[in-house]
Amino acid sequence: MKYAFCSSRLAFFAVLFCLGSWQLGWAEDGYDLWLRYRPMASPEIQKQYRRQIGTVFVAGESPTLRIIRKELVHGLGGLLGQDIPFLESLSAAKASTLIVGTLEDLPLPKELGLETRLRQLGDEGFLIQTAEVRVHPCIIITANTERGLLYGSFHFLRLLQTQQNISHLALTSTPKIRDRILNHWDTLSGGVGRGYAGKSLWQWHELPATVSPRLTDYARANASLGINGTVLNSPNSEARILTPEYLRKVAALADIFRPYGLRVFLSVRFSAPREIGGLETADPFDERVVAWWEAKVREIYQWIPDFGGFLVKANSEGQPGPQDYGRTHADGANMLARALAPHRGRVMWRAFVYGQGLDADRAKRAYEAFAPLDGQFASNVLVQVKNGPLDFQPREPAHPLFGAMPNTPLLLELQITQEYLGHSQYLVFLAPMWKETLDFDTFAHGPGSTVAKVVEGRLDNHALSGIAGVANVGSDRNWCGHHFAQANWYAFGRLAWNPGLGAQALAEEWTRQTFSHEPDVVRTIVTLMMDSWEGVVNTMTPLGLNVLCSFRGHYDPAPQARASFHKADAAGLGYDRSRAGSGAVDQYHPPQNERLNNLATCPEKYLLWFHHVAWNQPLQSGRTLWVELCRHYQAGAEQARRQRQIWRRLQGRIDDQRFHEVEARLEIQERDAAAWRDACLNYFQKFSKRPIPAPAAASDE
Ligand code: GCW
Repeated sequence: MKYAFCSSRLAFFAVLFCLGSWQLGWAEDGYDLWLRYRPMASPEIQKQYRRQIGTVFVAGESPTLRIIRKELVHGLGGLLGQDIPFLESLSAAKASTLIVGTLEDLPLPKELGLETRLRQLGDEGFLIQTAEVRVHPCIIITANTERGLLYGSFHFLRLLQTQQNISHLALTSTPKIRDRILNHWDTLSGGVGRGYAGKSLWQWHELPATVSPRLTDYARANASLGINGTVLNSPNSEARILTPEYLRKVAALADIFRPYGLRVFLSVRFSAPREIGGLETADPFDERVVAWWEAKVREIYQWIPDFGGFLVKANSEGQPGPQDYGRTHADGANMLARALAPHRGRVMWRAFVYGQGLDADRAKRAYEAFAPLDGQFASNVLVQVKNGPLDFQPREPAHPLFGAMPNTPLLLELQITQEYLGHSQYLVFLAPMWKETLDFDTFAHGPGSTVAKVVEGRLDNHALSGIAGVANVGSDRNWCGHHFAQANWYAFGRLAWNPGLGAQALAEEWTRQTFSHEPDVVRTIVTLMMDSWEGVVNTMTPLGLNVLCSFRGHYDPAPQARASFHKADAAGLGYDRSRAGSGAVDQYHPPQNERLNNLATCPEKYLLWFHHVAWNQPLQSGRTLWVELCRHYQAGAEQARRQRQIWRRLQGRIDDQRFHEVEARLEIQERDAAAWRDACLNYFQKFSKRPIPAPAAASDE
């Protein structure tokens, strides 16, 4: 009796404890990304959704359809807080059935007119429509392919996750860019170049016998965003990846990824025929080299029938390439492209070259090397161009190659991993930066010739189009190191599907899926995210400065080691790329070149990128360059401090684990921002010889 009393009391306290920890400090480790499917915050909305989705019918049977079913079971069950019955056949459909299938598998009434609408949706688009089926109001998700259904199902779940009204749905969506690819900079020894979230996800030593279940989750996360390709290895490629031993491993990964619509690509080393092919040359004009690549490509397609193609970094940063044999980039790319063409594979040839022998201004070199080759590339080659002319700086003007190669599809390379933006230590939401590039007007065919249009292939009517993001994922439990770095993977995928989406809207939908629906929490997190990039630009490289970081790691401030980039002297600061200087401005079309060339019209955010400006030059605010520079660095440090205070308000309103993990990194960011301010201002002061003004009071701002 006594014992029973004790144990029931214990049980009572245990329940109380669990309830308490659920309410005050539940833990989430971030593994679930934006696919958490936690029950709706608003019971009314949940009730309404339950009325609108009573049963589910998924037509057909295949690995992809199984994935769709599983996702809907998991997603609807989680969000609606109850299991939703799945029907065996369409004839069992009652009111409020969610119907998923291609028209081939779904005998739907002709009057719905779905066929005509599907014709415009290609092989990845989808349609979600409220309609009467057998007199019952239903929601139909249909597409021309199973891949379209997969994307449509994830989209539908996202509507619920973001608590959208699903009463009268009539939406279609097709990707604006064809190849939407992650670039992994992973090595065969298991490391990740510029990776800040642990080791490579590919456990090469275990493959093909053991494939980690985590890789399925990786593919699923990509599919939820519409990412449809992955380059597995670094462009500083090891020839070994092309040996049968490794191709077998690559094939095992491709098998896992295929039903998620994710195609595998490989980075290849141009000298592979010499290193693993027994030839003494890799000259693209040598018949034996051509034959070696053709045979190698055939072998790859035997292993991986839907293989995507090659990414190549050639004659760049010590990598071998066609120029080693006196051939051009186009000669090299076309030789590989010819080998891939019969299998419908493509070559993504990187334009990231800045070797000596070209212009004294490094920012001009890629343009000089590639613009003259326009029109010389085979039809299955895309030239892959980084967002800016230097190298993934906190802020760069758009690369002038966009708009300069109308006859070549240009694939935009963005960097999701934060090589120059505080690694995975800093909270930086990158969508606003990417939007600045996408919205940049090249004026190639007059006003409105944005980078987005070039990349989508719309400006010059290209059949191929592509966008790549250098991945920020690794073996860390939360995938990306910083919980907020997940938002950059998310935003990359969503923008790759539709570059027209807004950064703020992406921040909001990510926050709702990842953290909370509570309006004040959403507002706080979205504001933090939206201010974060400008904050880090202020911290490190305001007013168009660039590459002020240390050589090793690209993390700490080291302006003293970067004189060739900032050109500080007694007269002023900045790199003169005006017509009077390196002339880089003229790599842009008029009137963009005029605007950038003129000190008065050059946007202040790019000022020191294009101009060497006197310390006492008044800027837009009326304050001198020196005072304005100080203000920016001070604002960067102040923002990092404020950011942490704002975050603290969320304690207890989001889960404890993620709260504390983010908080710990915000502390690092705050400390670092002050260090950047001091290092840069003390250093530049040696040239300006002016006093550092007291930080502006909050009321001055
Ligand atoms: O940003 C630089 C990186 C290198 C990288 C290179 C590139 C893959 O520091 O690590 O190498 O760019 O893009 O090729």
